[in-house]
Amino acid sequence: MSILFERLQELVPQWRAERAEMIKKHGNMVLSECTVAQAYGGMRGVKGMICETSLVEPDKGLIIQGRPLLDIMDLWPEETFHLLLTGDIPDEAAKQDLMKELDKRSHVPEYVWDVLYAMPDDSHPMTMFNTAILCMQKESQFASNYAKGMTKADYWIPTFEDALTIMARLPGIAAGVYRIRYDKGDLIPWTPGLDWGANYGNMMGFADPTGSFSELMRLYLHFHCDHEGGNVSANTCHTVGSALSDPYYAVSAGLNGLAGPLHGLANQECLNWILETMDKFGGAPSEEQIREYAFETLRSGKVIPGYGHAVLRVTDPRFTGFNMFGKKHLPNDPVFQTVDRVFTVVPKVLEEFSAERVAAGKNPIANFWPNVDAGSGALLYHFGLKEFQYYTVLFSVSRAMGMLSQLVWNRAVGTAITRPKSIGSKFIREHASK
Ligand code: HAX
Repeated sequence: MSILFERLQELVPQWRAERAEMIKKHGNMVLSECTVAQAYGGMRGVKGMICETSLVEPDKGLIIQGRPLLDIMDLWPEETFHLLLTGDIPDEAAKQDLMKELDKRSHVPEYVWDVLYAMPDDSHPMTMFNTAILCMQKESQFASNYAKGMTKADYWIPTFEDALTIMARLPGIAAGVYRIRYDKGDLIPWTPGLDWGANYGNMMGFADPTGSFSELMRLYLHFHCDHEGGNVSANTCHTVGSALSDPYYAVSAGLNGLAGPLHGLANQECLNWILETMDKFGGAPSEEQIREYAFETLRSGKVIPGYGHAVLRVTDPRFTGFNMFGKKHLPNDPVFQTVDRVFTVVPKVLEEFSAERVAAGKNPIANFWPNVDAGSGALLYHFGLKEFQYYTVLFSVSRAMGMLSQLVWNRAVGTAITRPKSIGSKFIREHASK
């Protein structure tokens, strides 16, 4: 029995008691209303679900279990996972114990490789990654225990088992996708004793003589871990999981949402946009040139990837953290310098463009500041990870930690099947006329 499992055994009864008390005492409190504009507008801002792992404050960004991200920048992903699940940063013994548990479960079954090698050569890496997760569904402990008739109180236990197995295998699968999709040669096995982030980089085949690539991998995997419950991937995973579909189904579904260009795929689009700008001006562009290209992009009806956010109204602290890493490790890299310069120019451009939109009777742009995706690609690019179609897979490996933690919590407290009420426009017309 792992230290993390024992800790969860202590916590689950507390979570259940808190939930029961909350519903008993405050069950009738109104959390939110929903306007017609919100119903048409992706339910933005409607408070209608519970997520304990993290919170995104518009003026602060990601807060993991009560801790602002930039206060815990140095956590390793294993510590992040522990924190997401329990609210505690593990001590050294618990961290080592979790690392051993991941070691034990890290073997990727052969049939996964058969499936991946059989896929078309031009498959998107996200399709390969999600297919790999889905094809392991037959191994779900949750599904097999459910079929045997386990009691509801135990649902969280095999969910946690599945979570650990999925977590342990994801770096190997993701690295395998990289090597297969980009013809990098044979697969590289997991190194026992090496941490989750460094193992991932190593299995991709990156030599790391200084240790800075491993440092970047840990930072990247830590930063992308979770972003509360309502974003497309978390919300999709939550909804699919609420039907008691097991974690393989639920995480794969969530990651299909992450593959959308307005969500996780934005990170491939971002670097693309930066490189396009450099291409157009033959090197790192000046501020004036960036301004020109930004307006050109906006006026051709496209978004500037990496800027704006559904919730945030300030610079994303994850962008700030990546920028700090860049300034420390690659200050003279022209791609990084361009990202940094774009940061000084684009918010102002978006502000001006937003005013033009408003004058033309359109919505304002709610947030002019960079999000997580604006700068991370430049760092990966510097270390030779140049296949930017692949970047969302890295994001996915990390985001799976949040999705899995949320699933464990939901199964532990017995969250109900998701079923918001939809209405047609007829309903609005009829009620408006009253
Ligand atoms: N460039 C141009 N226009 C933008 C914009 C940007 N970066 N950000 C927002 N807008 C536009 C929207 O497209 C919208 O236009 P329409 O009304 O014509 O549809 C208008 O401004 C109002 O949008 P909003 O209220 O400011 O933002 P939303 O909550 O609707 O959308 C998005 C949030 C992140 C999808 C949006 O800002 C965007 O498309 N950004 C660029 C893509 C991007 O960086 N995505 C990654 C987000 C982070 C993430 O989830 N990573 O996984």
